[in-house]
Amino acid sequence: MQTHQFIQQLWFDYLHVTPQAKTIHLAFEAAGETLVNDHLAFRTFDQSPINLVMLEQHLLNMGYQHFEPYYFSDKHLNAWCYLPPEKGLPRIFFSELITAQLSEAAQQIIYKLIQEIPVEVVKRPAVFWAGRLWSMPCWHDYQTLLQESEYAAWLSVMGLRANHFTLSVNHLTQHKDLSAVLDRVEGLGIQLNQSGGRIKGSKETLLEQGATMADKMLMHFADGSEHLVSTCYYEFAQRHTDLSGQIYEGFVPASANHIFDSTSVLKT
Ligand code: OOG
Ligand code: NI
Repeated sequence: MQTHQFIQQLWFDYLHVTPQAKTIHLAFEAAGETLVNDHLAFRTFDQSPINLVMLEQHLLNMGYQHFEPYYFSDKHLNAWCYLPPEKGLPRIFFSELITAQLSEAAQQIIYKLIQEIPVEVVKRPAVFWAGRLWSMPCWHDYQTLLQESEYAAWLSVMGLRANHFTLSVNHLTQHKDLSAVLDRVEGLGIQLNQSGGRIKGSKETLLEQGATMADKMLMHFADGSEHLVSTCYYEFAQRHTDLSGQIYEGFVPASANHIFDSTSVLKT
């Protein structure tokens, strides 16, 4: 599959569950900007047919390259950054839940879900926008996951898909910096992720990031109850150059840790 087409399909799926993305795009286009994606991100369960090693094969086939691994101990996650085969295509941030680090109860819930994944499904690149490959959990199980891992709870209802796209602030011409971008987004009435401050990172860390709080959608749980859950969010990134004049390509774990909170249903 052509990489541009791959990204386009991910974007269409993301728009379906993230109405704010359309609002943001239209607003920046109306302000005279051409939008370029800095990166997009996926979440998945390890020890499953859709674990990181299985899935990344598609990315490597498209010419994506491993750049850097990251570990988030308090969130029980491993992640990798992949660099695109050509300029203009987004980087990819891909994380995976370390299920064995959760309680026995949470592990059992996850194990039940991943057992339903059709093993064939991982063979096609379309797996990346397949969404939930298992039946909806019951509200009680969702709550059990939520108490230990907001990431696990989110993944149990949203499944595999691009969980955010990220606007490259470097490519904008009408907004001078990330702060100006975030002002415009707030002006649209969209709530920002304040975890760790409105701007995460600094010129010194070579990457400044901001994000919205995810949209909310009413979902029917397996027990028949209905609840609002977080879907996907939008991110904004401004990259700086290091002393040798090279633009910073990676991510900043301390900032990423706060960006994950964009799908939190507990904090605002
Ligand atoms: C990824 C959060 C981290 C970044 O740019 O640092 C991130 C996620 O929410 O799955 O996107
Ligand atoms: Ni991101």
